[in-house]
Amino acid sequence: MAAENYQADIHNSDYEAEYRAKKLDARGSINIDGRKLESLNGLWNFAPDLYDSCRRARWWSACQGAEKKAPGMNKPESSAETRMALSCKPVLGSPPEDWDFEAWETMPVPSCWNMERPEYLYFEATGIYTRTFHYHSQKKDERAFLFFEGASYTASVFLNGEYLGSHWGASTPFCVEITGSVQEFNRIIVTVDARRSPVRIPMDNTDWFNYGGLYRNVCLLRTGPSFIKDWFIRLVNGVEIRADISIEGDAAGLELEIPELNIREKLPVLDGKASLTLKTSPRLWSPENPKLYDFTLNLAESNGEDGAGGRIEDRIGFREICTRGEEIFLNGKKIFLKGICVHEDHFKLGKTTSEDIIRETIRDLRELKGNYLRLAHYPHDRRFSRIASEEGVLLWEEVPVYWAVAFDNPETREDAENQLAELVIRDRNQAAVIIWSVGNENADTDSRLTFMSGLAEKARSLDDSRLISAACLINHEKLMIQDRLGENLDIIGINEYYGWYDPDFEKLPKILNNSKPGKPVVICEFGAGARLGQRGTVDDLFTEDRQKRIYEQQTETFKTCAYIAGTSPWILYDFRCPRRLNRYQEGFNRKGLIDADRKSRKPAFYVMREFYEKMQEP
Ligand code: GCB
Repeated sequence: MAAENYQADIHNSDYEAEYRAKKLDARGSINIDGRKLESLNGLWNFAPDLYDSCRRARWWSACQGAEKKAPGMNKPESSAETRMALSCKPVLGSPPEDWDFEAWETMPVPSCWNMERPEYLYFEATGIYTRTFHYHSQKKDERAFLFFEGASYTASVFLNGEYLGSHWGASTPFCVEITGSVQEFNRIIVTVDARRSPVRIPMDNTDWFNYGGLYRNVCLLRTGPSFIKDWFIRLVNGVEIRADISIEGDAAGLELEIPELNIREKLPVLDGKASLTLKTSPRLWSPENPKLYDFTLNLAESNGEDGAGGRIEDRIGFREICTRGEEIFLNGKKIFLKGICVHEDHFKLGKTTSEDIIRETIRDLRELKGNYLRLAHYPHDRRFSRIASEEGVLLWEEVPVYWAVAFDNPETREDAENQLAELVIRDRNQAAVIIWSVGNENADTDSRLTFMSGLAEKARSLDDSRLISAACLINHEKLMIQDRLGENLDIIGINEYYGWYDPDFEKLPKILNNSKPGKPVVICEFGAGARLGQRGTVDDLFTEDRQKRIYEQQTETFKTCAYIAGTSPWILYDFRCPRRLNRYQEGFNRKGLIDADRKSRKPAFYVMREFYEKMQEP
């Protein structure tokens, strides 16, 4: 094998074609909420693979599971034997191999490799992850899937010497069926390529740190031969609940139960789909009363015992969000979005997060007297929207169509559409999410307009119960909000940094006066950099004093503009960013109202709090 590889791989310039041909994408999405999952987190063996040798030289193909590797040895007696069978150790008489999985260092999954060793801080290439696991089927005709909640950026998955597929996109989940490949003793290999590229989403130049690795949960999901793949349950027309459920495999019927609403309905399944529209009047979900209802979905022929795809148990909130004129309404009541932006960036963990960190972020938002978060600039951890639904926090969620994306490239467009679909499918049952954003500050070209209006359409086709937005453009010569994309959106998002990037603050009131957007405008960014504790005058850059002054000017101006329906300043916490290299920044974007330590508040925090406090509903 190695000799063959030796000859083959060094002359193979397009070894990637094989991997590109098998994509793991939104078409294979399974909704994992409300099911029993088995974690594959833990310490995996890991090696940095700068030349992509695992894929180029097909190292993975030599690593078959125990039964294939050692015919006749169906069940290794001891764990040492199991390890031998899975370790692909060179055998006497065969050529040398360049890998040695068992001897490699270990890497926690989930984690960003950049945060695990100082020498990996700026590592942006491929990392090979591998581990073994046992699998015993629990039922006849069981099916099994591997589920990855996030791998940054391209992941290729291999099981027992077989290539299963690759996924593009750093922040959305993907899964792959392993029913035909899984054995009792298994070796899984995942290569994760974190290289930046101008044709990816996001592209190679961003204003945040490019963390790499298997940085979110990995798990195993078992189902029966047919199973509930996905569901979308929401309130429509204010008085009806609509449920659309998709089923994989054969199933005659399905039951939906929402006990508190006395709903117990049998739904026929036709071509893998079941739907229901029911008049009912649930108590509505809102930030003040984040009411969630328990519901279950049962496949008719399953015995409903173990939740393995035959039965789903979850919670759902019902609410209605819409716009009229230049205003936003939640459950028929006008609402002002009192928010702030947040990156998925932790000074110790990078993009890896936890329930505690998410809850802490929400506590900080509450201290700011806010009701809304913009999760910038890519899909955050799946738990965020679930916790926000439970806590009553409104969310803007976004795909990383950021700055100068390759709008002319069909593959880039496919990637963006897929990431959008994966996000929407993942989170469209979450009452907290009210806005899908299709991009941020992209230059006004025809190809951008086609690309992004296509994304807006796609979001609407997947979800008829939310608003679509994007961070749009200002015409800086005419001093007015002007963006052709606006026509395709429900809310016009505006990022403006008057007082900071443009020191002439007086332009902002002029812009707001000159514009007639005809739709609600959310100021989805404004702000100023300040290093914690840096003092000076209001004219000194990077001081807390200047940041505070700009927040005072901004908030005073917003009060005078009727069509501003919400604000989310940039940003709650300082975050790591390689573009920010002056003496105050030192590798961090310092526009946070709270330092990267997530504790120390800067004075502008309290300016924003006062603004939101005064806007509390009577
Ligand atoms: C922006 C971007 C955001 C940046 C911010 C800044 O307009 O949307 O990603 O980090 O400005 O700090 O310049």
